[in-house]
Amino acid sequence: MRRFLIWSLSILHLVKGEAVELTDMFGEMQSPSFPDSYPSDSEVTWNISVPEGFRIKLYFMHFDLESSYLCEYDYVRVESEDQVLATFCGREATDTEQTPGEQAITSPGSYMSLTFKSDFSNEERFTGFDAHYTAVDVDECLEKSDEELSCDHHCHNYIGGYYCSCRFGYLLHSDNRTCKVECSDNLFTQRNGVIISPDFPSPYPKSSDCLYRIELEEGFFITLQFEDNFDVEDHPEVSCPYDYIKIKAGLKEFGPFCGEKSPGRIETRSHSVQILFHSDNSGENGGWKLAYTAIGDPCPLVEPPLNGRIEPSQATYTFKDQVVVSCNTGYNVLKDDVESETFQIECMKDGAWSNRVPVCKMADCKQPLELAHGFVTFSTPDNLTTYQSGIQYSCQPPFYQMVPNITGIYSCDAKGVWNSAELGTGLPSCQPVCGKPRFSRSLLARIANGRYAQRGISPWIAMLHRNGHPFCGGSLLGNRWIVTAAHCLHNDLDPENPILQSSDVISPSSFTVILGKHRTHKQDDTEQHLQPKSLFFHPSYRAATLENDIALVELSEEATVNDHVIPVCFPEGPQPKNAMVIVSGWGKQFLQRLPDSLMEIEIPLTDHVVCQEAYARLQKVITEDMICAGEREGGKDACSGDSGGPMVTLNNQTGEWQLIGTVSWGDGCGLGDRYGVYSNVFLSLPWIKQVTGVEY
Ligand code: 4AZ
Repeated sequence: MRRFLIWSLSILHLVKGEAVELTDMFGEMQSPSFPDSYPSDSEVTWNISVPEGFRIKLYFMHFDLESSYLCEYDYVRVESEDQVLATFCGREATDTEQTPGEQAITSPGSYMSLTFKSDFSNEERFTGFDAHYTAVDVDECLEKSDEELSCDHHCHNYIGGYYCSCRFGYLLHSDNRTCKVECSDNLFTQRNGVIISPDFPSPYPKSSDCLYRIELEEGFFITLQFEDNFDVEDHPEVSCPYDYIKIKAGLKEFGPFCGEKSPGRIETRSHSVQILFHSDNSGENGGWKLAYTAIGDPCPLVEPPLNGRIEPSQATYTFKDQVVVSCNTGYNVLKDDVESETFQIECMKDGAWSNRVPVCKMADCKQPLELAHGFVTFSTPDNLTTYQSGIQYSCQPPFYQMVPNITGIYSCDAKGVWNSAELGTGLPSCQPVCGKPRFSRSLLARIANGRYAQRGISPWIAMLHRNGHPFCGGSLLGNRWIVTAAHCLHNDLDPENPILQSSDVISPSSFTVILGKHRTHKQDDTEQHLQPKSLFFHPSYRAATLENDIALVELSEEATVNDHVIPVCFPEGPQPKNAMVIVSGWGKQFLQRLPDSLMEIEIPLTDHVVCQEAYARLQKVITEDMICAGEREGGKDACSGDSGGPMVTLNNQTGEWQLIGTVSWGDGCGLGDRYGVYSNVFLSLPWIKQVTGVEY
């Protein structure tokens, strides 16, 4: 329907002087009265306009006009806005010199006019013309060679127009033609750097405003160095009207710069610089590259301290430069009375150092730590404690020895720490010497049986004393532990239900441990009274059967080890059958009397099976943790009051007395075919060592 309308509007028969406006995308124009001969003195103009982005293509299907020189009489003239594109006359059939023929005429723009004119006569009855026009698309992408109008990067043609787009990383400027870059936010905070125009050394983008900021700490002065390879669009007369670089540094401004001469070196004397780079919408210029450096005011030269050095070593130091002062081996940096390995100073913005160079002081290990029960001897004169001085720890002889068994030699190391090849910086410890009494048994005493012990013969024996009476024995381990019988440390239990409750346990404050004791009731010059602190029962102690009848008493203070107080050694292994052992105590003698002083017996160990059989007859069980000792015929035996006391044996190899058992129980005292029963210390050794921590 629309087509029809356009068609009907376009075919017009016109008369002289008329002007017809044509705005459709296509149309037909005919001479007046066509296909009859056109009238004389006729003039018609068709003004064709099509939308922007189109051109008008005109061609003739029929042409039959009077021919004349320069088409003076009748003609068809085709014009654009300001120029005549063609003038036609003549006959297509016979006189083709000035006829349009097959040729089509295209307008340079979106406007074209066609004028038909006939003079006063048309005698030969020329039939005129039939012309058509169509709007044709302009491929702006191909045709726009003018840099002002063509797309900067990519051009896309479409019917009736075109549009531009940009390469990756670029943005289309609001002129819809040039491609700019987003470059307004470049911050540099390093002391050195390189800044280039976008795409350098390729041409920089158009229509862009780039801002580069260098922001450094106050005290730095930034220097810019433009490379010689500099190319920014300029103008021969006007100063940088198109593209330019301007530099702001604090209150100072540099530039604008453009052209091909590099601005070279610019010393801004500022710590904050802004570089603005503007480009307009045309030009192809390579851009620029600059390197910047920042340096502060110099600080005075620093000398290394005596016996020390400074790093790095430079001819000059400027703001922010740091110098580490360190000392030769065996020396330490001393600053404000504090010693350290290194000390750092920094050149400040005012050109002064943050601190004075410290001195190097020889490493000093200071007075060595004291060793309990030991002492220190200096191996270097004047008791020097400085680098490479030597000391030796020793333990107080004859009662203490070093554990582990080392030389105890230390030297002062470069860090000012006492150091040994054996223990590093750790200290040895002095532990009491065990099992070596200061008095030995006389021959006389040896032959007696059930004899009084000589003073100091059993220096590990402890008397447990309560309410003015001795009630049990024990043995000293280390210098603050007593091993005794578990049954010594609790009250009698209910025979119906003999399970140990904590309420049955006697209080540590209710009894005293007396060491260095000899006489039963009278005071000895050598005795030491010590207060128990804690009690530890063997975890498998059973009061009903006296299995594992062994307990530990922790003393609240250390015992003083001397000629009369010396701990006993741990057993090294199970004892050989029939080995002779010595049992001592203040327990009852025959007739239920306590002896005047410490008694001892020397008896053989009893075969376990023999002992088991002896007690089986009384329905008593000898378990693995029990050791029996005594002579078959009886006589020498421990008795009431001896419980917890030591059963020892001499290790002939080491000359040390070892604790084999603790007095536990028996059927009566000294009866024949009965044996004294002792708790086996060797079997309890892991528990004892774990609780006491004693090591010799
Ligand atoms: C007691 O009552 C006790 N004959 C200790 C040992 C012996 C008997 C009794 C061994 O402490």
